[in-house]
Amino acid sequence: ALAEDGYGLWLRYRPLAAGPAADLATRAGSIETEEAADPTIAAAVAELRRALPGMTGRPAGQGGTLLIGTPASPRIAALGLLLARAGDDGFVIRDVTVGGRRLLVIAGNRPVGALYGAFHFLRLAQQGALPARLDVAERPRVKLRLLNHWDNLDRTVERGYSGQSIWAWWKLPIASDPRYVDYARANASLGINGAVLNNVNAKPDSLTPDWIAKAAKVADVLRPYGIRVYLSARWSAPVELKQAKTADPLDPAVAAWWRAKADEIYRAIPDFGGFLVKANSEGQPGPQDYKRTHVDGANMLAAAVKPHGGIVMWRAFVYSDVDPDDRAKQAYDEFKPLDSRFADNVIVQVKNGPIDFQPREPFHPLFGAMPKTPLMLEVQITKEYLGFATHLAYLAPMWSEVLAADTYAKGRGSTVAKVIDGSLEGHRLTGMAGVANIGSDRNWSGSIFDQANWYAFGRLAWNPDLTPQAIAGEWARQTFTPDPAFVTPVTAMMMGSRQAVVDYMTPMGLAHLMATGHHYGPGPWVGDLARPEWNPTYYHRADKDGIGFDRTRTGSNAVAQYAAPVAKRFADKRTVGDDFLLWFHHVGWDERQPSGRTLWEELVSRYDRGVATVEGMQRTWASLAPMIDGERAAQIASFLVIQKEEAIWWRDASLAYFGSVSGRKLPTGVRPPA
Ligand code: GCW
Repeated sequence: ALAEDGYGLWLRYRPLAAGPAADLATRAGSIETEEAADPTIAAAVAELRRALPGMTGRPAGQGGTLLIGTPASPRIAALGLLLARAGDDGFVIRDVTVGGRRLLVIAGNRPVGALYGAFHFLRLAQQGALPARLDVAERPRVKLRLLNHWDNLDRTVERGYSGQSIWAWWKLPIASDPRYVDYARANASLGINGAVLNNVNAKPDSLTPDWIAKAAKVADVLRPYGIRVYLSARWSAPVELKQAKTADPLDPAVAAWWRAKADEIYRAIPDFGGFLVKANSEGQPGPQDYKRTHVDGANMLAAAVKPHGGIVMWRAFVYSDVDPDDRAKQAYDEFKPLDSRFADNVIVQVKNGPIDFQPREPFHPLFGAMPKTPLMLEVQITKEYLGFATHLAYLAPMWSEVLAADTYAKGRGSTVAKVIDGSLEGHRLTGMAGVANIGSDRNWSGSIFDQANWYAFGRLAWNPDLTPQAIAGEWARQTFTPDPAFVTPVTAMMMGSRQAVVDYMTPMGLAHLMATGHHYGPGPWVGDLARPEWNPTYYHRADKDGIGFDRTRTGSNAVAQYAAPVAKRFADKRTVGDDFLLWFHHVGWDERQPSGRTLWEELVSRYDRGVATVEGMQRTWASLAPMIDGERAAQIASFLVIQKEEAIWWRDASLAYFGSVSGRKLPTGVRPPA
């Protein structure tokens, strides 16, 4: 048998128990289609044929019939299924009876819908028993469901913790890699339909003919799986490639350069998705270098891709020495006034929170604040600030927390989910992007449990209302075993894991306390970095009296960027809630908390709780590990040892430092720092 090294992700297709295996064979023993010539239908059929014999234990071609396709197939058209329910990209899965014979049908209005239906069927089947009669209809809520690779052209990955880039640039465009197909399968199984191949900190070379050819080859491999390729564009590329004197977006020669570049890309990649741009942020060039605005820049690029149906995703993650009083305010201050001025093929990409992918941030105040502009949500799947690949932290609860957050932009119920699925303001261009955690490691993500974050991102982009709990259960059943004795405790462990990281790194609304540069490990004492807003001391503002960032009227007044009911709640220490207490308030060390403890005591107890949760995870895992293969079990156990050591490190270092500032005593039981 092959090693269980995690390569198979959630697409393992292991043998089912006898009952479900027999049922599956009876219903889907032989796969039929009338559209085998379509590459996407062919991919769906290949996936079903790859999966089913292993799961049923029966050779392909025996048992009942599964028919897959679109209304282009006469047999499917004749069934008169109500495919309106499937929309453009969705599917219907149904048991029907035709001429007295039972038939299982998977259909979409387009081939990609049928492909998603095939994967959904396999998701259901892998989890154990199928319902006696299947009648499922689904369609994605969000149009652009994209991975953002921060992959450099030298195969390093910015904030990547799972090896090199999976894009073997130097072998492209001649050699493909079977791994690209498996990447496409995994993404298609979740409905992910686009990939930005290169880092937002982009190099101009990615727009040269050589690299366009490489991207085109990747696009050819991904295309049958419904995945489009996008590129990050470096603003100054025309100048750096020595083909223009300026990158001023209002200079006609610059606009012409980008038009020609877009034409060139579309000749190589006819379904190229468009550009992602990080401009005027963290040293990246942009239109402001020429005293132009984000609108000038985005609209110029948008015009270049428009004739081809392309889009521009313009990032709102900007901070560059404009707003030193509070970095959390800058994106809103820069973008809000631009509402209504972007071209209709521009979408502004906004991180979940106003700072930067911290273990917990309040939702970004731009959500709900730019009603006339499509906004897409950017989350970080790779765990830059949550312990890289070794700490177990299931991120769906974090993302759902933001998706469910109520912006009150149009009164109660104006959730971030409704902003990004377009329903709040009637936008058709909608999206969600995740910064990928995928690399060349055998297990793709650097750890088995980080695969769950890739999985959860895709599922939430398909349907932002899915619960983290349900997603964790799906993932665990497919990745490990459908046995409830395993799934129930492992799901509970996953559900508590992100809060544990919050507790041992940045409890009660603290943020950005990590060590400089690599962002691994604690550094709350750092205060001497060149830019004020790079320093942890800038964020926690601890002094002998208290700790926390006053973002109310007496401070930076960032609360005012939220709709009135939200601002009111955040601005009041009694209503803000302890998740965001120190994000919005400077609180005295001895101020009593609802628990009856002083703030200092409360902080200590949170740090301790974080460590204790990790110890609990170790115990849970020790009891579950015998239920799965030794290889994955051992890696997970060893990573939990690392996590525990480092949770203690975070707790002790943070408390030692805050204790020295506050003059409060380290409580007994907390290990003194080495
Ligand atoms: O989180 C920060 C990272 C940078 C990253 C930047 C961004 C790609 O530390 O590495 O750069 O965000 O999102 O642009």
